[in-house]
Amino acid sequence: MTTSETVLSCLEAGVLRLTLNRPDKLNSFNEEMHLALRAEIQRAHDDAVVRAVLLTGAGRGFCAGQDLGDRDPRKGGPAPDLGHTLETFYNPTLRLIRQLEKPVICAVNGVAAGAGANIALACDIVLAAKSAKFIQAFAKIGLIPDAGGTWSLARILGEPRAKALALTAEPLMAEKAADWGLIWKAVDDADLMAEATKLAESMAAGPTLGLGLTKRLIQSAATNSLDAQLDMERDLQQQAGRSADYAEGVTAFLEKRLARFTGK
Ligand code: LHQ
Repeated sequence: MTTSETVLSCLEAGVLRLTLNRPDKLNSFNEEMHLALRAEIQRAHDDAVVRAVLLTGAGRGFCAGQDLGDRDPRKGGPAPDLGHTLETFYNPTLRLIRQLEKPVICAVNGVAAGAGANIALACDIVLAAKSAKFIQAFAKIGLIPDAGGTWSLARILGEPRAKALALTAEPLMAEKAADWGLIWKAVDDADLMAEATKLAESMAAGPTLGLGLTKRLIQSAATNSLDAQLDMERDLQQQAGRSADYAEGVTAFLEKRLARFTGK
C-alpha cells in the first residue's frame, strides 16, 4: 500500500497504520522518509475510508529525528541551510498532522529524539511504552528544538520544564512524561501496540466529523478569547448537529444500543 519502504502503511478497520521504517538508524528521517510520511498523511486527509491514523516506529526506537549522516560536516562544503530543510520537509508534515480533522494516535515504542520527539508531540493522543524516552537532543549538536518543539513544550509544560528539557537535552522517561501531561499514557511495553490499536480502532469507529471538529476547537482555544471560542463552539455544534452521526448517536441512546457511526 505504500510507495516507500521507509514508511510502512496498512489500512484496516478505518485505521491507517503508519510505521516509520529505518530501524537500523532508529527511524531517523531522510528525504525519502519525509516525503513518504507526508504522502501518507495527505492520503489520510483525502480518503474518507481513513477515519484515524496510528503512527509508530519499527524496531527498538520510535524516531531519532533527522538523519545526521545526511549532512556530514567532515565532507566540507558550505554550511547547510537547515531553515530550508524545515520549510521543505518538517513544517508541511507538522501542519498536515494538526490540520487533519481525524484523530492521530502516536504509539511511541522506544526512544523519540530531536524532531522525532516533537513529531510525536504534534499527534493528538500519545501513548508510550514505559521504556521509551523523549529527548530534546538538539542542544547536544548546537541546534534549537524544531518540528514545533518550542511551541508544544512551552504550551504543554510551561517555561520551567520546557527550558530545562531543551537546554539540558536530558531524557524524559515515558512515565514522567505522562505525569507531566506531555503525553496521554505510559503503558507496559508488551501492551503498547495492542492498546494503541484498540484506541485507534475505537476512534475510527467514532463520529469522525464531530471528532474532527473537536480537534479543531481544542487547537483553537489557546489563541482564541473566550468570546471567540464560544462563537466557534456555537458554529461547529450547529454543523455537528446536522450530521448523520448525531442522529445515530441519539437514536442509539434512546434505543439502548451501541451507535453505528459512519463518520458523516
Ligand atoms: C542515527 C541517528 C540519527 C543517523 C541514531 N541519524 N543515525 C532538522 C533540520 C535539519 C537538520 C538537522 O536536524 C533537524 C532536526 C533534528 O532532529 S536534530 C536532532 C537529531 N537527532 C539527534 O541528535 C539524536 C541522535 N541520536 C542519539 O542521540 C542516540 O542515537 C539516541 C539517544 C537517540 C539513542 O541512543 P542509543 O539507544 O544508544 O542508540 P545508538 O546511538 O547506538 O543508535 C543506534 C544506531 O542508530 C546507530 O547506528 P550504528 O550504525 O552505530 O548502529 C546510530 O548512529 C543510529 N542513529 N540516531 N539521528
